[in-house]
Amino acid sequence: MAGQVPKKQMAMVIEKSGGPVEYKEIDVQQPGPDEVLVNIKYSGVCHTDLHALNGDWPLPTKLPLVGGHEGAGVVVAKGNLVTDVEIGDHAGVKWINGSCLACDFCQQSDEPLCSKALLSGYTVDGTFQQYCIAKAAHVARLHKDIPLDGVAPVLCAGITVYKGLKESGAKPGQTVAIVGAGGGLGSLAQQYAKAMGLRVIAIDAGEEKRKMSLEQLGAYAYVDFSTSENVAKDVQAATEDGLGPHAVILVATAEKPFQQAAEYVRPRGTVVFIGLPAGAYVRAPVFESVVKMITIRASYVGNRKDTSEALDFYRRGLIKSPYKIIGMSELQKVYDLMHKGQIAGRYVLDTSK
Ligand code: 8ID
Ligand code: ZN
Ligand code: ZN
Repeated sequence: MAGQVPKKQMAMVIEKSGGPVEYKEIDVQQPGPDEVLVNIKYSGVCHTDLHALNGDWPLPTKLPLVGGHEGAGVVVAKGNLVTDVEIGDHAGVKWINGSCLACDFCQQSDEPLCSKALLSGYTVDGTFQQYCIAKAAHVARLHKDIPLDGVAPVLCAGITVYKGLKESGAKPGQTVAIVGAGGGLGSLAQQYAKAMGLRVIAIDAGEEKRKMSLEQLGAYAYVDFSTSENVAKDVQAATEDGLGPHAVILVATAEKPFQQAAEYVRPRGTVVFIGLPAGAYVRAPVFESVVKMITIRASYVGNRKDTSEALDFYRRGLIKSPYKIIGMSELQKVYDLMHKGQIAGRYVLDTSK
């Protein structure tokens, strides 16, 4: 069942690990029986896409690879087993492109942990193309009143930080430090945290991110890690009683802040790893961790329910992803800025350019 679907399309393709990423014409794939074909209008660029390009992680990508996993668009074709998504529906292609739906983890809605999970823009082609395939069971359902450009960053960054905040166990009124607060995940984490009734300390570098955090995203304090002489002290001092934040959400792409968090989190507090810096390890002092009874945990994207909840926050106007739109063919420029840590918020690609 297909509407008007062209045979060829434009895409950003990596032939080998390390790049380059090239703008070229490729075939449009046909959806399998349980899949949909989504005409991607906009796709966010996540730092994960840069990790994939650079081969930063122990898991190899498919090659050649079309990256991207924050794609928002319109369903244009579907397989004959798909009954609950219609052609013309708006849908989001996210990191979890598909999963087996039958294993122990899928049974308990932990589909990111499925060993057979398909990963958009990593183990299967993703959203830096005009037509992208995903399993119908896993595409995000987007109400038609949601703008496709604005919602794109929610499809990875939003879902991931919303889930991470839930995993932190932080309760309304408590304080959470967002580390990497001015980046894509961080800028959404600040807003989700605020919407969830939490008080936010933003940690990142530079005046642009300071201004954005304090004036737009809802943080009440900002610690600049590039100028601070003692980040741990400054974060603790930013809490009312000086005892540190109840939770720390780590969305930075460097190892050092992962080493620091256990030092300044509040006794009984929780440190949540989300960022995935290449080759990073964490050491935490055993003595202080024990006598402070801290929890260190990690969080990985979100399941389908987290997805619909995170989207609902967006639809209700609680989240305004700070983003800039650029033509898809200019993806390399985005990677260059991202590599230098110079993106405040997110870049969203327009797949028509
Ligand atoms: O499911 C997951 N766990 C998941 C999902 C999506 C993304 C994990 N990620 C990972 C990505 O792969 C990446 O490693 O989260 C990380 C952040 O992705 P992003 O938000 O897309 O990256 P970004 O926009 O480049 O932001 C990173 C920010 O970290 C800051 C930078 O200045 C930048 O704003 N930062 C760095 I580098 N070092 C810092 C430090 N010491 C720091 N901020 C505070 N302290
Ligand atoms: Zn992502
Ligand atoms: Zn499974």
